[in-house]
Amino acid sequence: MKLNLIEKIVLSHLVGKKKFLPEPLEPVKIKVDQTLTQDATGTMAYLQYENIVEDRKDKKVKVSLAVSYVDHNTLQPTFENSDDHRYLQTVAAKYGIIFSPAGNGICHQLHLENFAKPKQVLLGSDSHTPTSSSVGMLAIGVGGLEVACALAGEPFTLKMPYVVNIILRNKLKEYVSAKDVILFLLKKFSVKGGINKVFEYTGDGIKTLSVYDRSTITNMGTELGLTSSIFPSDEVTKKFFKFQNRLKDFVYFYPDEGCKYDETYEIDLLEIEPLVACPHSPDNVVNVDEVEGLEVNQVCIGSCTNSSIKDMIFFAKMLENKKINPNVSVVVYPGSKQVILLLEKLGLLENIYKSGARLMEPVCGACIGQGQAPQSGGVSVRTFNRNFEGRSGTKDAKVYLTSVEVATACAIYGKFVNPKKLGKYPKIQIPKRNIFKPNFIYPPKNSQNVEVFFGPNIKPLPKFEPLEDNLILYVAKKFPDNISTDDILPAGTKILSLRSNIPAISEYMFYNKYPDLISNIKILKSEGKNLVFIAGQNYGQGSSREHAAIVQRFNNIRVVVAKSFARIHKNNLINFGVIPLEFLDEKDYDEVLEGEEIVVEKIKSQLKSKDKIVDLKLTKRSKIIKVKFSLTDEEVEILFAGGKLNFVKQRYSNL
Ligand code: MIC
Ligand code: SF4
Repeated sequence: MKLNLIEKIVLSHLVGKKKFLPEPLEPVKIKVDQTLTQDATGTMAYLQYENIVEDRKDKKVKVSLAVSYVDHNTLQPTFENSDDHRYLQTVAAKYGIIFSPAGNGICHQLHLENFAKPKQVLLGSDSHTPTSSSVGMLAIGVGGLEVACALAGEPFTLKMPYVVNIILRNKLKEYVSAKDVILFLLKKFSVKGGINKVFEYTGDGIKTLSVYDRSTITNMGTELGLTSSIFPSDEVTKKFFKFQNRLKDFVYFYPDEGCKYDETYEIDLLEIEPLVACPHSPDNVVNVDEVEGLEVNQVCIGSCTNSSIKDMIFFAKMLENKKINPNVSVVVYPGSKQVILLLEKLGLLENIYKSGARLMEPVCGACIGQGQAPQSGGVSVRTFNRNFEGRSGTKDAKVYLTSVEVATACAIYGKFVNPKKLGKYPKIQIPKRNIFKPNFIYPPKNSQNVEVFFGPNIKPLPKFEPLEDNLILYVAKKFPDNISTDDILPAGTKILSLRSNIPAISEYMFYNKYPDLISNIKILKSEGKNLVFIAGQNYGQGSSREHAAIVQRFNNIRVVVAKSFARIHKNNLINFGVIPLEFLDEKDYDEVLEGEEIVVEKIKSQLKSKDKIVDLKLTKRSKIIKVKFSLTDEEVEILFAGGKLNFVKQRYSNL
């Protein structure tokens, strides 16, 4: 049988005796080799892990490699983040997890540099986990509870994705980069074009893309809604592992010649131009010439998408003997300490400092609203991956996503210009070997003696009841298409520090987008009412933060009826007992009114029905709307149990 990369990895990781090639959308259980968490999702993931293993004798994690990174909440304006970091460090020591303290770098950059391995499966509680798939692994972003379960030894349920072959031909022109490739794909397929799919890249063009370029592409596959993206592990990959002094982790990994794909697209790299994603969506893409001349107030370079040594060398070289435009505030976040030290070794740090740009710590920083909120109504050009409204911290700011090349041109000229104007393209020579070892903290030998630290902001997990059979629901709100998890539960300094305190963070549901909503919902909740949200397409796109689902359940949202859901958020809703239903006829979206009552009778038997249809009774108008659900038998059981934590614990207690 001739297999593509995804089929090979899935087949080699299938749990159970029967080895078979699953059909697209078929749920399969696969073994997880590695996990990663970051601090903003990690606290919840490890609180859940501790809850799952509380009755076990052997509480050590059951995957071959688990890493806990701190990179998101790195400002400590008050005690909460420091408490979370200490909790994460002590939990890691106790259960056998490698800990990466704040300042080492951004989780995805660090994981790629130090741990990613071809042919393996990585599960990460961050949506950009597929960054590591650039070296031929299957890396998937999930909610924290999925990571907790994997750490406890549970296999991961993968809905077998459609495998789409993206054949890259030729070579990019100067000043056109990997970021433009992914922006090109976003323009072509949109933010929901990749749901239930994996993009597998092949073709002679991939040889011209370094692992850094490839990781920019796999990183931002997340914005397409993809389950993951993957490149083969080839000579280019080998060079990267050699550079990282990790040749022992390298193996070649190619798809079989003549293997099948569900869809195939051929892209000529030569035809791609420098592109820009305009406010407020990563797929709102235009050619840079279309925004030429637009004044720019801020430039931010970095994030897990564009903070590699290659990106940084380009930026620093272009600044040689140059100053940034005095009207632009320029900040740069290298991806890791390794990147900073290499820049220093190459004598390039000086260029950055002298230019007037600000060199920041290697963290997520501005990308997650930890500082650098743009000026009111300002234009901010960022090499990041998301530009949802308000994510920058300034509601009326206009955020444009670009390559480092375009962002550098903006920093120098103070307005959008085609980066070709920068003149001769610099020679980017990456040193042969990296000499730096990051400051990872490995668990001690007698880790059972470690005492886990709980600060006062770390609150116990909320308990959710099993599903009742008849639901009387009130329509609390109707939302448009593409509601992101940043809309549902914003990030930023104030709210992020409450990630281990569900009662407190629940007050911020839809805080930026619909500031009055929470007070209405609290009144309905105090009256003991159950609620339903109505949504358009792609509900919950964006981040993996399961908190966006937990706060809905905590605020009595029991059902969400949408035209469609984003993959990770749908899974998170199920994991916390919120039922995701989809309109059978999308026109019914217009039919349902805010504030009206919907009754769902005998929901349990309806969720077991073969036709996968549920009747929603609009009681005041004696009307029935039919909605569908796409849930596995196990997901239905999870919903019955009131969430995955209850489900898993019930199962263990029955063993
Ligand atoms: C993001 O980029 O939105 C985040 C912050 O990295 C999230 C995770 C989180 O909300 O903690 C993600 O992408 O999953
Ligand atoms: Fe961090 Fe931004 Fe990457 Fe999320 S997208 S992991 S906030 S750098």
